[in-house]
Amino acid sequence: PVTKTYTARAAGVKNSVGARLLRLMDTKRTNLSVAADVTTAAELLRLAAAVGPHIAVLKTHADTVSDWTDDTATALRLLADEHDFLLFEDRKFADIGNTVVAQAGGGLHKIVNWADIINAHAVPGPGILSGLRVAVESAGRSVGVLVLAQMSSAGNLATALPGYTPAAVAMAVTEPDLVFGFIAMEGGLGGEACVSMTPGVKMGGGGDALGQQYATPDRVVGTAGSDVIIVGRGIYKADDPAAAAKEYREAGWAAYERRCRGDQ
Ligand code: UP6
Repeated sequence: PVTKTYTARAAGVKNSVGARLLRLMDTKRTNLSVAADVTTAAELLRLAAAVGPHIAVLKTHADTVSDWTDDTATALRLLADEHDFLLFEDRKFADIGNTVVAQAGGGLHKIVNWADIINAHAVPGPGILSGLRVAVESAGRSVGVLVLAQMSSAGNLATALPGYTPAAVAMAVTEPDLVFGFIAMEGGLGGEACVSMTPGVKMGGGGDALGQQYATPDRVVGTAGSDVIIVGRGIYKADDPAAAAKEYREAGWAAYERRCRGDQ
């Protein structure tokens, strides 16, 4: 795996959000992203405030929040600025360029007006990145894109089809000022200037009844060399989400420090 520190890699990252994320992780000493998969705005804001001190990124599914309004986005932004974490709206865009312009910029959620990070499937081809670029530029904010190069779910085609991941990586690295990395199960994809963020993380591993497959923080950051662990149910379903976030943060960070020492 990559043994350079996040900060040492940041200088080579052209997208400003990607560079900021790498530096923020070393400064705050956390490579944890919480998947805040709760279903009301009040729960979302309560969770964000509780885990805020421990995370680098809060990952949202705005379209699963039953009472989302512009005020929800404003309140999330305030918490992100207060606790110094980034907002990642995990909308997984997967359509033609013209459609994603409207999905990312408009609708109920106006994602590029508040999210720092958004993501896209590679299936539609490079037009999806051109569309997201249009949406980001018209919002006039810094936003970074992650391409889904792999998934955590059993039988997913990104993992099953041998050419899929390399093709997704090749598409992503042609637009380094927009795309700074991947949703992936491993690190190193696209080289040191790319960030890998990995979902499907839970202490003890295992899975769920609907195809999710879990790996431990140690395995994800250490063995597989990914950069950011994304943890949902392992944290928000815990009796004390703040305490659980602290535990995952410490496990993810210890694995990163061992990796930097070449100790894997
Ligand atoms: N997610 C995955 N696997 C992927 C991509 N995204 O699980 O390949 C997202 C899910 C969820 C989170 O949409 O928000 O990561 C995982 O949540 P969990 O820890 O509760 O399983």
